[in-house]
Amino acid sequence: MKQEHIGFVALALLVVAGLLIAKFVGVPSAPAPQVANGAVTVGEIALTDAWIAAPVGDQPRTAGYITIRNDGGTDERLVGVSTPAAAMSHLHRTVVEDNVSRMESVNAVIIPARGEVTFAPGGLHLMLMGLTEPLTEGQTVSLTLQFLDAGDVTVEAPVRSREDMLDMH
Ligand SMILES: [Cu+2]
Repeated sequence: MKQEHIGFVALALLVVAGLLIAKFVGVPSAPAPQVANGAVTVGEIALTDAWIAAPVGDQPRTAGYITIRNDGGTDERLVGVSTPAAAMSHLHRTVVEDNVSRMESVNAVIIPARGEVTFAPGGLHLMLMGLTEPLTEGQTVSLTLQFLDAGDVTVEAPVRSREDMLDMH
């Protein structure tokens, strides 16, 4: 009777050990990027606080904003942006000269090694032109940022009202 009991315990331990080994050895799952609303991390590039300003009235263009962090040891270059929500998307910068605000195209934005760059109203922004649909608050838009070394990184950006930023003008 006692030997049977020991045998049972040994068997149970073997089963538990087997399950643990299966759990830790198991089939390695592909390194899926962590996707959240307005944020994504792929390799050394972390995108956060992505959002699209709801277009004013029926204007066919609007702007997107984002923070890009480079956790790598070498500078990265953002060279483009695209989205199915717009026919054309460009990297833009708002500059003020003689109290006149205007926008200019930017070919590339350097994201310094272990540094970050913020695209925000009044400065760098993602210009979306030829909107393919009316964007309304609460919608989500896929933004694909094109990096020279890291390649394409896509983030889901919520559409937000511009009302929050009216006082910034
Ligand atoms: Cu612009």
